[in-house]
Amino acid sequence: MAVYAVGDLQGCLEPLQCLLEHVDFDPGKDQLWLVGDLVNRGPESLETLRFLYAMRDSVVCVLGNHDLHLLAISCNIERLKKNDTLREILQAPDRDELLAWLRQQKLMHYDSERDIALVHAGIAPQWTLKKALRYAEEVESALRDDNLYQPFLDGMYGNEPALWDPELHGVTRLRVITNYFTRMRFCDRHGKLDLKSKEGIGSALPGYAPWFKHKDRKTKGLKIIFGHWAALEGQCDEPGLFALDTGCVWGGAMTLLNVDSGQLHRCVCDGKGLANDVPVTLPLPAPRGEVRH
Ligand SMILES: [Mn+2]
Repeated sequence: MAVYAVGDLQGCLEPLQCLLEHVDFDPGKDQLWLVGDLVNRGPESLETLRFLYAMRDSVVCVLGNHDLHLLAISCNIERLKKNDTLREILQAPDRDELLAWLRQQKLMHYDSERDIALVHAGIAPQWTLKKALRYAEEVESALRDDNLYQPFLDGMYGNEPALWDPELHGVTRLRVITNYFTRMRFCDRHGKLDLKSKEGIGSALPGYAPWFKHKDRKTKGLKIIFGHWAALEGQCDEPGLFALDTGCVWGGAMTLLNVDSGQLHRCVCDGKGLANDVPVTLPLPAPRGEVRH
């Protein structure tokens, strides 16, 4: 059995299929880990969801901000925004089945045998592995709970409070946990989030740094696979960390990692389809277009 992890799909099905074919992926015996943001912005969000749902027994998935946004829209809590490409899912005859599956997914996956965590954006530097798993579980149970599902989605939007406090409660607590797991890029030395800066490492505000650069980060030594941050272009020199979002939907590439061998496969795409076959040598082309996460 081989385990592969793939970066943000955002509705780019063709490059995903190209990569799976390239590594001879067998859903009967291999596993595919997804860093989240399965849908939105790209050309085939509905088909991507259907493709993953059909092989759901071989898929391990954590949710990204775009996936949660889709769930909120599907409950009429949020409206479709100008750049959203989610309407085809909302109008699909099988939407309920697909969305019910999405709703069951986690914010964090931990493989104890490999000592690897899978998250969309990252793990708050002030959290230990144990705490991170516990906090992720709080949100995951709210998503599965019919009484908490809509209040959670309704309270999920917003950048404040920017700093985790274990005393937080209710939907505010769930919002802050969700922001760390699904939207984080930069934070200060206390772990306070800056959710506005979205470019590369150089765009940090004074006093802020990428979450993984904090010298007191409590998950140092743990291997972490994450996505979300296309402007990193897959570059993360922190030992054991794998940044898999290489901006496929922005004209960059889709990255597939063999979790056990560390081998990377890349497929360049232009957002509308394939421009190249795998593998692609570094450096990657700079993502085109504005990154709006
Ligand atoms: Mn994201």
